[in-house]
Amino acid sequence: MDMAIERPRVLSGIQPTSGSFHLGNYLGAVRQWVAQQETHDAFYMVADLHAVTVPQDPAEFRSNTRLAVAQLLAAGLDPERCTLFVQSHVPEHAQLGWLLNCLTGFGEASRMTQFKDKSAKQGVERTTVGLFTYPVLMAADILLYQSDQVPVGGDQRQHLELTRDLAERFNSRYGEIFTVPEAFILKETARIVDLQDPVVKMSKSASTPKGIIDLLDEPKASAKKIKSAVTDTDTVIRFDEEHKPGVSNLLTIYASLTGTGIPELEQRYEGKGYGALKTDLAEVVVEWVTPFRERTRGYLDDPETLDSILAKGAEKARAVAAETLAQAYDRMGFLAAKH
Ligand code: ATP
Ligand code: LTN
Repeated sequence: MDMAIERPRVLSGIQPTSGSFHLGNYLGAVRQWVAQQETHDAFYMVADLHAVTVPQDPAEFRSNTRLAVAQLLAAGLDPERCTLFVQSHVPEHAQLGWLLNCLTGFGEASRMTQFKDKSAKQGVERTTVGLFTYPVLMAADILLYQSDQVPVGGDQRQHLELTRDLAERFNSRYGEIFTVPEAFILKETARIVDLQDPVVKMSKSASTPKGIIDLLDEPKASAKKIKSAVTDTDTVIRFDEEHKPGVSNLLTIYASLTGTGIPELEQRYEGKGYGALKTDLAEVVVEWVTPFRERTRGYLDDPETLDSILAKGAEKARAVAAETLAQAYDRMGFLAAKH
């Protein structure tokens, strides 16, 4: 018997909303995806349907979707060990999304803080209904695969709660068909913060260029950003998220890229000042991003391999998704189509 069947299932997704992933995406989410290929039956997708909830340029969107796949491979996803696909290649996502929309309360969706933040920034006239139902589509992504766990950054916690509520609601109304999933959020890296404004998360859409480390940036530029990261007027290198968010963020990044414990780093830099920490961390980041960029370029240069990985991924994903969707239609009482 295939051992993979015994493994717990994971699913996660990342939007192709900008050209490059940032360090928060990698440390908060993608790195866990890579690790869980070895222990889980893993499904990972580029969430392109989610990306069109805000305006996009068609040519750029298409190329960013490819770029997202290339970066996931460069980060270490192995199509032999996980199912890697593009969300829109599996039409069942939109289909289950509709069914779940009809199970979600308007008030319930209105309480999603990410929607409230984003729509407040854009203004109500420019906010789409798609952005409003975005978390419901995310629930469909997760439930279609009967996922046990969902590796994400801390900002997705509320969306996972909604997913669990919808799964439980469906199961109690129509009979148990969905696994109720759990968020898998690593405490240490749940929230990498903006280098210039260390109280807000590093974000594709909200960070200023100096506040964000884009993995595909020129490594020298990333080194410069680390060196000019905002810290505080003190000089002590100590992990204290409340009083020293900037320094704590640098320690978190350092620790997770090198595997060194934070207490050990505190000891190593005792009495040395922020300059030394920043110089060394800049080097650590450069050493990590340089080969990452090369690997990404390598995958982009071979579009046929990329396409064939995605075709196989979509086929594998579809087999699972179609079965769940058929059950959901049946339980809800839709008349089956006869062929
Ligand atoms: P946006 O700013 O447009 O919302 P984003 O930068 O949050 O985009 P997503 O594609 O929404 O990027 O996120 C992909 C994954 O990265 C998610 O699991 C998310 O929780 C995680 N993530 C994003 N930013 C951070 C961060 N600063 N720290 C830790 N995890 C993060
Ligand atoms: N909303 C997520 C991206 C996403 C996702 C998913 C994550 C779409 N579908 C399913 C986990 C599971 C975000 O990171 N902004």
